[in-house]
Order: sequence, then structure tokens, then C-alpha cells
Amino acid sequence: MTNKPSPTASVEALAVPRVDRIDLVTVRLPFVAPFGTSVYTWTDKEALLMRLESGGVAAWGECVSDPDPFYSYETNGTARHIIKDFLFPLVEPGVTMGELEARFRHVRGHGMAKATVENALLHLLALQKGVPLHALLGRPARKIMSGLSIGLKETPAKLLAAVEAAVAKKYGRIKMKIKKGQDVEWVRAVRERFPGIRLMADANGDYTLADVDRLRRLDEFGLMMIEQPLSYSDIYEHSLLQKELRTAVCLDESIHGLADAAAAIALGACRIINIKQGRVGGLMESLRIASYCAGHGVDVWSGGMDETGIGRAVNIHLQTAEGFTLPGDTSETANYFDEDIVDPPVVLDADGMIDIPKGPGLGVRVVAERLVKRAVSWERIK
Ligand code: OSB
Ligand code: MG
Repeated sequence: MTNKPSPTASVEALAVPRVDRIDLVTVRLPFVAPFGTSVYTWTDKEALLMRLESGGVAAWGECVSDPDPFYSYETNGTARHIIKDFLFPLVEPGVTMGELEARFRHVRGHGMAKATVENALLHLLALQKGVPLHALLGRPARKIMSGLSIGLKETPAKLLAAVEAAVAKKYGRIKMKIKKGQDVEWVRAVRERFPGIRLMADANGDYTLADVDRLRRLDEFGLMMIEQPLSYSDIYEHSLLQKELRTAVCLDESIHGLADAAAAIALGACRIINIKQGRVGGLMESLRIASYCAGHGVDVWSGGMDETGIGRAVNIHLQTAEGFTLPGDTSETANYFDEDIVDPPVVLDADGMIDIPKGPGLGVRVVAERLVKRAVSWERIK
């Protein structure tokens, strides 16, 4: 056993700030193009946002759930319910963030709802202290690797065009969605045209162990990994599959916290983990998982949920943490929205890297007119 310092001790010790006002705002932003996966095709982003106001300072958190339960059981509706009726009553100024997290554990699951509150509070604390979020997490600034997630396309030609545009921008790696019947030949087409790129595939749980022969055919393409090939709720069968594949398995949907990550690693169910801070219940649990993986030789990257600029900025700050060794699903704002609700948008530099937004807190500003334009509901809960 190593004696690693806790990656969250300083964050856990922070006191929950007093909050004067809390609003839940739902926004709907059209995507520039539909985003297709094996489970659903989304045409817009409907996000539940939490706005905290304290002493004239406003801080935001974004819930990564969708309006539907197709990626995760959590939805914007369940998150609103859990936040209003169960989490918000536990938020008491003066208790530590660690104590608040322990209180939240009384609520089983609902990590996305928990993360929304935790992230908004950490954002507020960073603003009050006048430091960037990554510094509040105890991490120095650094450039973040980029990565693009390309949805299912109607034709191989459209897929190749999307990959070509991403290669031109120097994305750190390219992920393509696959599903049963839209896999081997589509990956082959990309690989033949772009032999040298860092490429991976995400199945969003579309296969079963009965498909092992088909999945084994992906081994010849030198993929960095295959993400969540089997069921969204499985760990054990992935351990059987990983033994049959040369390609590394990466788990996304199955990992809801450190205990799942530890179980997956102990079973050999994956060699890589996708951390979505919302899915695992917030930034503190993300830091723990990343640190644990670093100590166990498991690579980690930050997933994305097509977030608005609020959640996207959180994911960028998180990637300064120890353990985030691979490019994540962090791509340019323009890949999703013509106009986001925050400024500045995420852009890649000439090397395909991403700068951390400058300034205290998230380093991005919610633009009031755009928020009003995109808001579909506004509820004051305090
Ligand atoms: O499986 O990683 C996934 C988007 C929505 C739901 C699930 C997933 C995704 C993505 C896109 O792959 C990530 C992003 O670009 O933010
Ligand atoms: Mg995924």
C-alpha cells in the first residue's frame, strides 16, 4: 500500500458558504447537428442549471443529465426533485464540504443531482476567494488535451468528413460512436483513410457477450480503447470480455463512484476509465477516482455530456488533476452550439490544446441576454 496524500483533504475542509438565493433554470440550446448514439439521437441540449447568489456574487452549476433516461436513469426531472426535496435541505452554511458530501450519501445514487450542488458551491467558494476553480482544487494551471466525440453518421462519407475536419484541427484523439451493425466496416473506413490518428470507439452498451467474435474483429484497427461495449450496468461481464480482447476496454456508464472503479480494476474489467464528474457525484469523487487509478496504473480521461459552457468549464478545470493522462471528450463549443450561454467559448490552439479559462471561478461568464433567450423555465427555490 502506498501512502498517497488524500487528493481531496483541502477541498473537504472548506466551509459551505452562506447562500442568499437559489434558482433552478432550465435552458434549451439547439445543437448545430443531431448527435447520434446507439441509445438515442439528441437534437438539442436541455440543461438544468443551478444559480447561487451570495453577497451579490453569482455562481453556477450545471446538471449533466438529459431530459430523458436513455444515457442514465437520472433526468432533469429527477435531478430537480432530488435537489429541491432532499439535497437542498442538507446544505447548511458552516459545515465542511466533506460533511456535506457525507450528508448527501444518505441519498442513494443521483450523482448528477449531487454534483450540481457540489459544483455550484465550489464555484461560489472559488469566486469568493478570487481563485480559479483548479486552484481551489489544489492544482496548477496547465493546458488541457482536446478530444472529439463524433456521433453516428448516416454514411461512411459523412463520418470520414467529420474525422477529416477533426484531424485538421489537431484534436488529441477522435472517438467515433458505434453500434451493432455499424461498427467493423465503419472503423475500417476511418482507419484506412487515417492510419496514424489516435482513434477509439464508444458503443454505449450496445453489445452482449454473445457478440465477442464481432468485437474481437475491432482488435486489428489499433484502437486506443473501446468504451462501454456491454451493458450500462455491468462490470463483471466486461472482465470476461477484456480477457478476450487485445483492445483496452474503457468503462463509462458502469462507474458511479470510487467503489465501482475499484471493483472494475480488481476484476480486470477495464484498463481505462472515463470519469464524468456528474455521473460520479461531483468533483471530489472525481479527484478520488483519478488518484486511485493513477496509483493502479489505470489511465483516466474526462468524459463529456454535451454540456453548455458552464459544465464544459468544470470539466476543463477538473482535467488539471493528477491521473487525467488521456485526452477526454472536451471539444470546441462550435462543435455543439452556434451560440452558447457563456463567454468565452472553448477553442483549440494551433497545437490542438485547450487553455483553462482565465480568472476566478470557472473563468467563464454567463451572458444574461443569451440565458434569457435560451431559458425555458426558471424556478426560485430560495
Ligand atoms: O457516452 O460519452 C458518452 C454524450 C452524451 C451522452 C453520452 C456520451 C456522450 C458523448 C459526447 O460521447 C461527449 C461530449 O462531446 O460532450
Ligand atoms: Mg461513453
